[in-house]
Amino acid sequence: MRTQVAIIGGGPSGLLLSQLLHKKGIDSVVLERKTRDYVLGRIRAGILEQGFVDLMHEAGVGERMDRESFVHDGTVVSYGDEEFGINFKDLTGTSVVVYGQTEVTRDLYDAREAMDGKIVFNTENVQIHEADSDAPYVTYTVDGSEHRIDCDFVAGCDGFHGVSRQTIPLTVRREYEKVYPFGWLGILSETPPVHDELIYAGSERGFALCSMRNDNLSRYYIQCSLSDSPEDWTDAAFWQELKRRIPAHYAENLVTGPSIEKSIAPLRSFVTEPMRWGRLFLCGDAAHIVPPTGAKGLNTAASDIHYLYNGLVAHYHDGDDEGLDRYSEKALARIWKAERFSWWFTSLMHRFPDQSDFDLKMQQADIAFLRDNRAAQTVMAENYVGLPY
Ligand code: FAS
Ligand code: PHB
Repeated sequence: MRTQVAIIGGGPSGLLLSQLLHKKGIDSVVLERKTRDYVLGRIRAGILEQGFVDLMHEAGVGERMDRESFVHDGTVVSYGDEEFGINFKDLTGTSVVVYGQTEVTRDLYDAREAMDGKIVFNTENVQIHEADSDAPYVTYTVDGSEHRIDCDFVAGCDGFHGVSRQTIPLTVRREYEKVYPFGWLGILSETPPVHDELIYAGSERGFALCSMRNDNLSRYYIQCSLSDSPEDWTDAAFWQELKRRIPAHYAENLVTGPSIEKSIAPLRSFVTEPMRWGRLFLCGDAAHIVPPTGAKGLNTAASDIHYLYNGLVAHYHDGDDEGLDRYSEKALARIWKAERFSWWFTSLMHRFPDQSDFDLKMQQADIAFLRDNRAAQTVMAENYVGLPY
């Protein structure tokens, strides 16, 4: 088989790139390790920046998102019983969109399949060959049969545990990492959201987040120990702890119910440089990870795809390689700002095991400054709604 762009990974990065390229007449093949249902079963991001929304429209898959998503002009930040609002719209002129990653991925799968997009599921032993030559190729097996795809370029969209980043030699690759001493225990419940905006809640007991997917599907998180497993937490114990971390008037009105999904995500900040090696380009979680506090994971994947898509279109349509040559530089410039914001917001809102009383006072003073200072709120809002591509 031959294609112009071989895409490793059928998550939101790989599918969005494949769909955008298709709209410009550029051929791709997506290789996905799992099944469509398995990919759609993973509950992850919930907040889309306007840049992501624009890309979905450009890809021709924005119709259901426009119909079913919520537009949020701001968020609530609380500490104990004290709370204040950050009004993104007032401070930046921009809002964010609440639409789950699961639905984004579903819309992209539906579009690719409706347009006979080439997606190979259950691929095993994917290997990228000759990435630093003019004739790269990818090999993989499906049901024991060996396959080879010759291509012009390879897009590594295979997430943090994928094969693409590992293909870049350690003599070329430099990695930066910070692992946080806690995780997020998340549940999905068929209950009405506790508030019409998100609530980022700090407390003496740790962080909590109240989010949502629709009027009767809520997403909640509490900071938990890395030694915890989802089985350690009954639904009742989760709800009780969540209520102790959010302002009392929300806790009193919280509608609880059985969890339909319960999982723990570890938190890390991670970046690999460069994001290009020869004809291999890394996108999304394959290249970088953020703690989900700032809702930047999926949204930095989107800006990577924006840069790579436009670079590939300029290459094929105009013979212009500047976009591809500057891909890593441009993507990393935006990624590092998102890494900083995610690290700052995580450091602000979580309890750290080794925190001294003085550290706690500094954290509470930082939150008070964010509460009282419009410039501080503008900085937070500009980062949350998404910095320019
Ligand atoms: P993905 O990991 O989504 O997709 C990679 C795909 O590649 C997967 O389908 C995988 O099966 C496939 N793959 C892997 N190795 C392969 C191989 N060798 N061959 C073929 N296919 C292979 N972000 C937020 O903004 N908010 C959140 O609340 C949030 N929660 C998260 C919770 C968890 C547990 C995780 C892991 C991430 C979370 N994220 C969150 C970040 C998440 O949304 C990512 O940013 C997003 O999934 C990035 O999309 P992709 O780059 O496509 O990577
Ligand atoms: C979510 O709804 O899953 C979500 C929202 C905002 C975040 C993280 C996760 O910062």
